[in-house]
Order: sequence, then structure tokens, then C-alpha cells
Amino acid sequence: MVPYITGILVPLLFTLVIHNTNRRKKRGLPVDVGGEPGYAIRNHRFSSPKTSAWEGVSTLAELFDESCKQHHDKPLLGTRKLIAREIEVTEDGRSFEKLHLGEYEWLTYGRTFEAVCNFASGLMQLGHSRNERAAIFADTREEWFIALQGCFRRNITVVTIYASLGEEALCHSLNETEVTTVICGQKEMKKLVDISRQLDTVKRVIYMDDELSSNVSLVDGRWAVTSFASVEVLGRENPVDPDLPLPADTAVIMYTSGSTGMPKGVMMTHRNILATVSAVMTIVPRLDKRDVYLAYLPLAHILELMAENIMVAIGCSIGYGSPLTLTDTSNKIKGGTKGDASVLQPTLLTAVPAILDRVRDGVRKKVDAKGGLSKKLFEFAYARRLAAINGSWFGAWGLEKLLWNFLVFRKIQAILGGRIRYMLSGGAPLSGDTQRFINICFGAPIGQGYGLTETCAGGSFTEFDDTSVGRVGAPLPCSFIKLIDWPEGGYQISDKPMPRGEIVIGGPNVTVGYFKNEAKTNEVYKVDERGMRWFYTGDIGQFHGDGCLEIIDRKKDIVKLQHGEYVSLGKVESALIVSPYVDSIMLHVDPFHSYCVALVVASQPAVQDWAVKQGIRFNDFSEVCSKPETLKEVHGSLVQAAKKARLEKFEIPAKIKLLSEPWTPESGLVTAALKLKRDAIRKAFAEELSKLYTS
Ligand SMILES: *[C@@H]1O[C@H](CO)[C@@H](O)[C@H](O)[C@H]1NC(C)=O
Ligand SMILES: *[C@@H]1O[C@H](CO)[C@@H](O)[C@H](O)[C@H]1NC(C)=O
Ligand SMILES: *[C@@H]1O[C@H](CO)[C@@H](O)[C@H](O)[C@H]1NC(C)=O
Ligand SMILES: *[C@@H]1O[C@H](CO)[C@@H](O)[C@H](O)[C@H]1NC(C)=O
Ligand SMILES: CC(=O)N[C@H]1CO[C@H](CO)[C@@H](O)[C@@H]1O
Repeated sequence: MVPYITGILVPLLFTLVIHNTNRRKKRGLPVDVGGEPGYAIRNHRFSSPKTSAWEGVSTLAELFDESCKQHHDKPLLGTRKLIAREIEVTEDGRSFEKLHLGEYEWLTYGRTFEAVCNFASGLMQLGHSRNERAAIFADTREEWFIALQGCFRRNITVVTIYASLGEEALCHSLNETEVTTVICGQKEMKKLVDISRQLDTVKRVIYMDDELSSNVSLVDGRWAVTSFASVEVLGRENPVDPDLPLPADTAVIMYTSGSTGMPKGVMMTHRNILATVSAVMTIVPRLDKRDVYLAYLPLAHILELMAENIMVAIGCSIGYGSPLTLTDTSNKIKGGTKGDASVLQPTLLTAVPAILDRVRDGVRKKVDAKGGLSKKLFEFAYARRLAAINGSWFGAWGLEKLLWNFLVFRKIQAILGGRIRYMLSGGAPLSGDTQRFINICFGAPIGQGYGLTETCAGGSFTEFDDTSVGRVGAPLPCSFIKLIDWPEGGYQISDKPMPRGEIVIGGPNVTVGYFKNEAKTNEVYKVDERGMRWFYTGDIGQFHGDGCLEIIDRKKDIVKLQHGEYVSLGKVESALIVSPYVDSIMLHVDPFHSYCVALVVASQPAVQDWAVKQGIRFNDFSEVCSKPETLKEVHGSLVQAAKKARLEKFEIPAKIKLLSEPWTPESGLVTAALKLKRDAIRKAFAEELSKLYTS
């Protein structure tokens, strides 16, 4: 009996100690900074911003060079072999492309280095001169990374463009940066051909696919069109010396899909990106060269660009995939064949909240569908793990975790290959619910980052042993974070119990500004009397006692009603989206009225189920959405959600319009990260909105 008890007690005490120190651990510390007065916090481990983690390395080109020398024979870039491309036609006549993909084929660090040198030389041989800019416009893939490093090796600034950007924005960014060479995939090539007449500066196009099915003959004569492979061959036969950049040279001009207006190009120097890479590396626990990373988010986004450069710095392997082929049940995966994660079995993954939400919903749906005992077991195991994470001592026992993993969660973990040990989430705030769900089911911590393209993704990051949810962690080693008063919005650093205010980020990670847009740059970037550069984010945050940041609002999302009450759109929307009937929701406030209204995209399964149960007859889903009784039911559920979240009466939409069509990035109503584009939605539904106020 005695050994049994100590056997339990020792691990128990141990976990208790860990839990308590985690709770009390100071992750951020106050720091004295210049500039506008505020409440500033730094990382607890570094007193001044970190710039590079490597002696003698000050650009991304040098970092790549060094790493390739060190890890010469290790696999670096992997791509799955395409076995077959098939078209599947469903019963209602719609056709889908399905892929049958094989094993990963790897390029070693040494081979990648050669490919990069060849591409760099080939680009010169094509006539791309050193001070011209090149654009990469493609989905994430091996050639993207090779092209990027190839350009860096010749000190060529790379313009990156979201593959989902609209025509007008694409034109604008290529035009503004006077790009002469565009490197793209087959799908993007079609888009370029469509707008070729408006692209005055483009002279060459390098396409990454083997075949070129689109109508290239249309641009013959005006553009030199070359395949990626032949650029490499050209370079191998005619090598050119490297022309390495300096830390202050612009590495990338990144065009992001802004929520309003034309996209702005953020200029990032090698020093900027290197500072973030160096800092984020310190956050991932036990990062080492045996790690395998699954790359599938857009490389045109700073999160992915940074992550892949970190992997290279460490000596890890990067396997490429895509959101549509990620798991065995992904849309484009041929039935019965394996998705990217199952084949690669990655240990590290980056994700945006929208994708993690989808994973969570998928798992929940499966569990519900199974029902019975296995659902009960899942719920019991989940509750036990939740209690353990929450710090209640009973379930903290490690063996119990192993047991539940073996019995229940192993199958779920297999969805992502079964070896994930750390996930990194960024791009938008992750809901606490999803964070917990993924923590428990995948048994891996999620590091949640907060940063913007303008700060080169530098900002804050949650540490792996921080088990709280809803917060974005302490400042990265490369950043200082300061809160400043915003009296109009009612946020002050003197607020109790926590200082609140607009988030301002400073450090070597803060980028040099917007390309050809000095006015906007001067508006949001400021240099203080000590030479530190600060970026004004427009986000509102509060600092917890342990130095961790929580994002609570956005400056431009707070609007005033007729009688002067402030309504925070984001806060209300995230409270209402909890309703099972809601897929997306946008709250709308007209300052000339005393109440707010909302556009609600109905969740088809939930609303349809309800309608069937009510015996409502309908032909299609839009008809259900237009029925007054449906409207009443959905509105009632919103009011309930609002009450649960303790919203004020004026914050609850008095009237709603129920929409049956989902908002997608293709429709231009949400960004690629599925954030609402308020202006676009307001424009698209102007009539509906004004009706809500008049009828
Ligand atoms: C790199 O290119 C930029 C822009 O063309 C130029 O200003 C800079 O001097 C170059 N750097 C080096 C080290 O040549
Ligand atoms: C691109 O730039 C040219 C001149 O530099 C201008 O005439 C043209 O209107 C621009 N096109 C777009 C779409 O901005
Ligand atoms: C290519 O262009 C020709 C002439 O403009 C047109 O008839 C043909 O359909 C186009 N083909 C494709 C694949 O777009
Ligand atoms: C976890 O802890 C929080 C606060 O400490 C509490 O509000 C919540 O109910 C707990 N959840 C569970 C499942 O124990
Ligand atoms: C590009 C940039 O903002 N560089 C700054 C990085 O930070 C150091 C000091 O922290 C400044 O001296 C640089 O000007």
C-alpha cells in the first residue's frame, strides 16, 4: 500500500509544483522606453531586443548559405509525387478534381542550394538586372522557396502577392513596384494573361508547372515566357557570382489583403525578418533537426515565410502540402488514398484559426455521429483532460494522459499524422474553446502569436508551458509592447484591474514602412527620441499581471450609436457566433439610429435540421432563410447567446437579415484568413442593411 501511495503522490506533487510555478511565472516584465507615455512590457529573458541568433549571420541569404553547409546531406524540401489527376462527377452533375498523390520526394540541403544558385544565375541570364524587382505569385510549394532564396542571393527584392488577391489589387501591386519578372504557377498565369494589357513593366514570366495549358500565345512577343526548370538549366550552364544583400536591404515587399481599400506593400529588410526568425525560434520547445514541418499556408503571408526560414535555420525538413489535400478526407484527395499529413507525419505545424476550427468541428461531428458508448467515453476522457490542464490535481497524473491518449485521442491524432508535438497559430485570434480542444485531442501545445505584417509578425507569443486560453502571450524577444491611452474609446493604462490601451510595438522587427506611401507610413510608424521604431497597431489590448497580452478590441471596430453608447463590433460578433444557427455574422451600427442590426449567414445544416423538425416545407435553402418563423428562431438564439455573454441591450441586434450563401475569400467578402471585410460586405448588402433600418 505504501509504495502505491508514494507512487501516486510523487508525480502528483511534481505536477502541482509545475502548475503553480506556471501560474506565477512572470513572462513579461515592465521596461522603461522612450516615445509616447504608456505601459511597456518586454520579454522576461531578454532585456534588449534580439536581432540575430547566429554569430556573423545578418541576412536571410547568409542564414540559408550557412545552414546548407552544415546540413548538406539532410532532406530539406519535399514534394509529393503526382500519380494521377482525376475528375469526379457527382450525382447532381458537378465535377471535382481529385488527386492521387504518392510519397514525398526530397531535395537535400545540398541539392536545394544548387537549385537556388542555378535559379539565381538563370534569372540574370534571362536579363533581369540587379535593381529590378521580381514578384512571386503562386501557391506554397518547393519552387516558391527556391525562387525566394534565389532572389535573395542576387539582392533582388521579392514582391509577394496573395494568390487569392483580386484582379485590381494584383494590377496595383505589380504596377506600383514596377516588377519586371513574375514567377507564377499555371493557375496564376491565367490571371496574369487576363490583365496583361495593364501591366506595363512586366517583361518576363517564369512558370513553375511543367505544362502550360493557358493561352500564352496571347502574350507572345510582349513577355518572354520560360519554365522554372529551363531557368535552372540556363543558370547551371552559365553560373553567375552571388551578389549578397546587406541587413538593411529590402528583402520582401509584402502585399497583404487589407480589410479596406487597395493592398499596401510592407517593406521588410533582411534584418527585420531575421529578428523575428531568431525570436520565434526561442519559443518552440526543443526544436531540433529531426523535426518535420508540414508547409501549406500561403508563403505570401509573413507567418509561413517566417516559419519556413526557421525550419531551414535549424536543419529540419519541410514537406509541402495544401489546405485541400491536408488530410485523408480533404476535398481534393481521391477516396481511399492518403492526405499530406498522413504521409509526412509532421511534428510541427502552423495553422490559422479558421483551419483549427474546421478540424474541431470535423472531430465533433464524427464523435456525435458515432454516438453511444464511444461518444460517452470521448466526453469523459475530454472532461478528465480538461480538469487536468485546468490545474485540478487529480487528473494531472501523466499515466492517465497516456491512457486516454491510447484509448481515445490516438485516432484523432492520426488525422494529422499522429506525431504533432507543437502547433503554431497566427493570423487571427484563436477562440479559447478551439485552443483547448486541440490541446486535449492532439496532446500538443499551441503557440498563439500576435503580430502584424507591419511588425514582420513580431509581437507576442504564448510560451508552450502556458496553459491559459484567450491570451497571446508575452512580447517576443525581438519586441517591446506598449499600451497607450485611448480616451475616446474608454481605454486607459490606469484602468483596473489591468492596464488597457492601444497596442504599440517597437523593436528591430518593426518594418521600414509602406512602399511608395509616405503619408500612411508616417501616420502609423513613429521613431522615438532613443531611435526605437514603433508601430501603432490600432488594436486594443490589456496586460495581465504576468506580463501576457490579451487582445480585447480593434480601434476601428468600435462605433458610436445615436445616444453615444459605444458598440464593439468584434466583441458582439464573437459572442453571437456561438449560436449554432450562425455561420458568419456582421454587426452593423448606424450612428443615426439607436439600435444595431446584423447580417447573418445561416449555418445550413443547423437551420435546415430545425426547419425539417418544424415541418416547414421548402424547395431550397434560401427559401427557408426568408421565412419569418426561421428569422424569429435565429434571432431568438442570438438574443440567448447575447444574454449568456452579458451583452448590454443596445449591443444586441434589434433586427437581422438571414443570408443563405456563405461568405468566402473568392467572393471578396472575407480575407484569405476569413476575417470580415466590412466595407465590402456593407457595399454588397447596402440595400438589405437600409431595409433593416426602414422596415
Ligand atoms: C542591394 O540592392 C539595393 C536596391 O537595388 C541597393 O540599394 C543596395 O545597395 C544593394 N546592396 C548591395 C550590398 O549591393
Ligand atoms: C499602371 O501604371 C501606369 C503608368 O505607370 C498607369 O498608366 C496605369 O494606369 C497603371 N495601372 C493600374 C491598374 O494601376
Ligand atoms: C485561347 O485563345 C483563343 C483565341 O483568343 C481562344 O479561341 C481559345 O479558346 C483560348 N484557349 C484557352 C484555353 O483559353
Ligand atoms: C477551469 O478553470 C476556470 C477558471 O479557473 C473555470 O472557470 C472553469 O470552469 C474550469 N473548467 C473546468 C472544466 O474545470
Ligand atoms: C529597420 C529598423 O527599424 N531598424 C532599427 C532596428 O532597431 C534598432 C535598435 O533597436 C535601430 O537602430 C534600427 O534603426
